[in-house]
Amino acid sequence: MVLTVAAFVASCAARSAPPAPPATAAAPRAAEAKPTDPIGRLLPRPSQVTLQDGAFSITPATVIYAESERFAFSARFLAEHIGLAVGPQPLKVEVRPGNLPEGAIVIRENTGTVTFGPESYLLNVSPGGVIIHAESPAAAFYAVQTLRQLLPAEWEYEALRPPRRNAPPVTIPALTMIDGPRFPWRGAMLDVARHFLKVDEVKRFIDLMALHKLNRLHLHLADDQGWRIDIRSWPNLASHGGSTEVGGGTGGFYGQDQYSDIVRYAAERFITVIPEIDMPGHTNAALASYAELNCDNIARPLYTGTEVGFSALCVDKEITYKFIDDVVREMAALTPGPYFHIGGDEVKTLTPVQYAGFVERVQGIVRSHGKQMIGWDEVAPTRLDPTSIVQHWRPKTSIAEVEAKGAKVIMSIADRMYLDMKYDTETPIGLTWAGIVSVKQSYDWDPAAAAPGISARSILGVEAPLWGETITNIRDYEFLAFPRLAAIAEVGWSPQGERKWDEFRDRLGAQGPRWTALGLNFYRSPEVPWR
Ligand code: TNX
Repeated sequence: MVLTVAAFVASCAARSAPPAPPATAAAPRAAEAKPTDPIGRLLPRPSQVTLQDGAFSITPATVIYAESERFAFSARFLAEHIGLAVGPQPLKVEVRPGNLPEGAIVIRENTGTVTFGPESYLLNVSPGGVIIHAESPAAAFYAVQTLRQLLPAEWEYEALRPPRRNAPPVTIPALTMIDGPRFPWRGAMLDVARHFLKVDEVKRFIDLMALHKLNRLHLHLADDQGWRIDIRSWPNLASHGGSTEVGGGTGGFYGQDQYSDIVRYAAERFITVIPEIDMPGHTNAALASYAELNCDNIARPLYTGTEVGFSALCVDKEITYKFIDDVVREMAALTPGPYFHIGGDEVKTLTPVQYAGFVERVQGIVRSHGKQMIGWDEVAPTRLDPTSIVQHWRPKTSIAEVEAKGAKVIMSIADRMYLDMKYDTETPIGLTWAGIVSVKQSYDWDPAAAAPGISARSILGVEAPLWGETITNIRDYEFLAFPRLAAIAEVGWSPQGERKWDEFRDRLGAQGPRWTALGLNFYRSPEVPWR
């Protein structure tokens, strides 16, 4: 039996198993959560929490058990996070099945008769131990992120976790939590085409996503200004097409091993990478690299400006589809996740018939390599497979026709979710074409009510794009992403009925010390009471 978290809680209450009172009655309501409550330290907000008396103390003798290898990464993650903060040695991690002892932190499979969603977990903290009942390895990882947020914020900075002698024990308040996401798709997009980011910078972003229980990283790998992934069958794409960026810098690209390293690092943290090669428009870097991709067989000059819509592959030439087949084949082989994003946005130089014919043919190529096609919402009018996915970005454009096609929708609506929009008129970087996107604007809405004609069953979830025209380094990326990406993480994770802006801003402010310890260059928006 699979239940929603709310139904699971109700069923627990119905069985009225002592000692926990019905969670629905005991859980603090959104408006009541105090910053000192455990809930006030959590972002995204968990589905259900019941506070109990007492606390669990982490001591040098605490052991972290993973019931199986499936949970070993999460157990080690927690041990590494605690580091030397509670004693002269790191906490011991053991991977073994069977009856696990009292007094420990235990990660185990949820073997209850009721299951409650593939990414959900039940977390029980009592003076006698911590038990995570996880539905999946991802769920265990999210439970560990929750525990991490209940531990001191300064532990995020390794130098503040020195070996301590006779330090007071660190405690976690006793509670029962049932938590799981509202949507399966909770993502962010990095535009490494306009300004390149190095592998370590992408990994840092992945770490920040993981803290907020995000699970999809969309990499915009090719655009007019740069081609950022080595394609061995078309080597000039990276070597020439990747040699510059917006503003004329030196750009860069990922070797295939480097891309695989990013994909692996993300997967360990339960984040699926979605590669995007934008086409048929936004292709100047490819058109500069190979003359034969142009209708007139003349290679274009490299481009370092920020105009959009001027470039397009020559959709009437067969070589174009050979090129796309090679690119999709190499990317599909490098990418374990089931998705390939074809872009498809802002093509101003093709007729609607040419455009639709192109998208439908490329959809077949993507399918032939075993992947599901994703496209920006310009693909909505084309003949979409029911397995294809539409990424909805234009606030005023109806995509209602998508529902009847059976295709699913990712919400990335620009006036709520574009992380490259300015926070306010004073923001030194960012664009304004979709409006000013304050933190409240990015938080205070419901994805299920955001697109007329698209009902909840068609919505996979949310993804916040961070376009890179005005962003030159990782500090800029962090500044535009945070705190708005944290707001989007909660929009994707937490029950709509539990989300209230006034309560959220307090909890967001409580993340200040943690983010500071992480060295995060976040925007201290005046909308938020930062601590
Ligand atoms: C629109 S969103 C674009 C991007 C720009 C972005 C800037 C989309 C599918 N296309 O090419 O970078 O606006 O906000």
